[in-house]
Amino acid sequence: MIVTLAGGVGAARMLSGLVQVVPPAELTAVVNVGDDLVLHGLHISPDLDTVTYTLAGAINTETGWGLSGETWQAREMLERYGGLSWFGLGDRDLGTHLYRTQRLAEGADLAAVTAEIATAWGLELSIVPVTCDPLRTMVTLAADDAGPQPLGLPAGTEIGFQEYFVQRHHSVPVAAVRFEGADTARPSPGVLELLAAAEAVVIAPSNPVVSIGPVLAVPGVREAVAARRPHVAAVSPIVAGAALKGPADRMLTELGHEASVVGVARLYAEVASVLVIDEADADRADEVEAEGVRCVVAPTVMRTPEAAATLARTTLAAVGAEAIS
Ligand code: FO1
Repeated sequence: MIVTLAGGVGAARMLSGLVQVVPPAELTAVVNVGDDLVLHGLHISPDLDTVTYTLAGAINTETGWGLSGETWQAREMLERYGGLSWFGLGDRDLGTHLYRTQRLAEGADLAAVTAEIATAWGLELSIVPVTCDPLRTMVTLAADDAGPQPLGLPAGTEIGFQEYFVQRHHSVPVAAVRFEGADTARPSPGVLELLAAAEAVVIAPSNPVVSIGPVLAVPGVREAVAARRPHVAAVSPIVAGAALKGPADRMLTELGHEASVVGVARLYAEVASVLVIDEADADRADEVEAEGVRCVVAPTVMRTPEAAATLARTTLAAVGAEAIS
């Protein structure tokens, strides 16, 4: 079994490479749920859905989230009523949230519902929320936030991840990140056992702080990954000092880390023995290795399915795991 620790878009692309080179039944994605939120009474799990929709070939490729062929009539109605519409829920996507919410209300856990949704999309890999318990990424503002009015907030205010990421377009500096519920969250059934038995663990090129951070914060998970360190490879989400998508670079700097492959190596040195970095950062390979992490230089920007498959093969080979094609 190959286990991938996953956030949203970057992880979904990495997984789309892995499914080409590993039998999907031999692949498990352990996914961040710190971005989850309840809106309109609906349980929304953005990273679980991004991974599911991407692997199903149903993702909106322009945004990297939500479904292709989406319509927005429900959102237009919310706007008409002056309801909450800053978090865009398309009409098709709403069906997923309705189903998930209903099944949770019936007593199913998030892992079971996620598996049902993945099966309904015809997926053979296992997609598992890192925990079925509530886990919420909270962000403390480092500066006064003027807008969107009337939502101006003073520095020091703590807000939910999506209020930072979507409502404020991740444009506000961040002073701290906290994972609410992490102390008491239990890993989803089987996660620790899978990590213990995995042939390799791949840390996808997701934001180390707010995507992989919540996964490792679930009690037992960091220890379980660290115990397999020789078999753990991470792929840097930072290329030439910048995040390919999202605020990872700014966030790393704001939180006192270095927004570079060296900063990523420092963050993962305890849990990963290998860091795959992009060719654009080849000149920093020695500094990565000085952090105690073996450095593999490869093209990491997954512009095509072939590029994603090649990166998957390279990453697995780096920790001695075999790809089948
Ligand atoms: N991202 C946005 O930038 N704007 C949105 O309105 C938005 C809605 C949305 C709805 C469902 C979903 O699964 C994801 C959605 N995202 C949206 C993406 C999401 O906020 C982020 O991709 C992740 O949470 C970060 O990994």
